Amino acid sequence: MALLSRRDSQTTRSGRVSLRVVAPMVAIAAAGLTACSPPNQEASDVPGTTPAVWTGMPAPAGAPGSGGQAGEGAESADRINTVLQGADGKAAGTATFVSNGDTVIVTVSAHGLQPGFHGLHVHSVAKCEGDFTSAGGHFQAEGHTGHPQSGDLSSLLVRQDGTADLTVTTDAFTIKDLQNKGEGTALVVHSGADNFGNIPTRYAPAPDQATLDTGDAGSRVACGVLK
Ligand SMILES: [Cu+2]
Repeated sequence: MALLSRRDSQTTRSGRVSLRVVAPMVAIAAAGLTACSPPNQEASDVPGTTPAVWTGMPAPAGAPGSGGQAGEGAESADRINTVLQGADGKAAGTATFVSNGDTVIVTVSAHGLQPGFHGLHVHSVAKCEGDFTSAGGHFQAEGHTGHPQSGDLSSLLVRQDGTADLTVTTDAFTIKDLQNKGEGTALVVHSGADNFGNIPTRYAPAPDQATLDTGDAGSRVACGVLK
């Protein structure tokens, strides 16, 4: 009898726990829908708010870090690897761009950076020299204009120890877009967070051109040529 009673108790607890878990998930899903509202909705004024970032999670099958080798699998035949160089000239990490169907999986692993969010973009010139302004402005795929710009990526969240790992997918460009660009391209990590043009209207009627062009993410602290 005592055992039966204990089982009943566990079942009840389990049932309650399940309900408690489901409710927040519904709330999260609702919040996610809100985030996908039309672009004329006023942007968030919460500092550090950025698009969804997938970080600290295992890489997807076939992606770098998942145990697969370069070129392994039909979907990962096209890829670009780069070594990130810090402003001090030292290696600051690696990045890999892997074609995966209609998307590109971008995987960044960095170190030696200041903790916090850092703007991360593909820039339009394959040159990482000096303060990295050599890398030009943000990359736009051929025929694409406006925002988000093709090279805009989710921000890099650097941990307290200065390291960061990020995997993000984009369909804003293909590996071929990067490979076919005459001047090449470069991946740039910035010193500060990217506001993605989210300037609340109580601060300004609209983000100005500099904000649209840069996300106000500050100077360039790491750079890797994409070839
Ligand atoms: Cu940038």
